[in-house]
Amino acid sequence: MAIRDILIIPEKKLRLKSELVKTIDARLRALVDDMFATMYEAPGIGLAAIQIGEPLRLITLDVAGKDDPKEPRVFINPEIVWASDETSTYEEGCLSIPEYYEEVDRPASVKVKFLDIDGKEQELTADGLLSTCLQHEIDHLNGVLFIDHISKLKRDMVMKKFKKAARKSGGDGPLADDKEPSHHIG
Ligand code: GNR
Ligand code: NI
Repeated sequence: MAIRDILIIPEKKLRLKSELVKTIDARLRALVDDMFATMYEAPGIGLAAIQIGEPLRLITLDVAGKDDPKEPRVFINPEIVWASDETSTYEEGCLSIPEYYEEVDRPASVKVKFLDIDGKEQELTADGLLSTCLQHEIDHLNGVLFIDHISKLKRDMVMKKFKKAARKSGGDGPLADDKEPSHHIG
């Protein structure tokens, strides 16, 4: 079991559409263990595999209160099969966008179909924080981030800040086409 590095924007992999999990074997279970270790250590209430660089449709989640018993949940190949017309607003954050929080409107309730860790088909109807977090994680599987649900002005500000930070930290920073045009040509 290992704590893995969490990808931070503007890392391009975060924009990939993740692939269906084809086989639930020891390797996949080891990845799930790494995801829980990484998620609990962060700490976060959810993690999509792509956040540790694995483009698979796989989510770990635990929305239990910090003083309550753990409620680890795994969702393999999840699909939203129903969403309520009613919406709710939560202040969201994302481990891939550290220390930025903003309110996001989403369907208040969703019904999700998925495979559990034994490969058995399951359905879950969720509301509250579980619903919000599930939708946030399923967005990650499609390369969508919570900042895609806020105003372009706010999103552009966040992207600019993280691109600048990545540029300053050098080496592991973004690829050239993630950089803003230079203000000092000539
Ligand atoms: O830890 C997290 N908290 C959170 C709070 C409100 C809505 C969504 C989330 S998910 C986030 C962890 C994360 O980035 N998952 O992808
Ligand atoms: Ni996230």
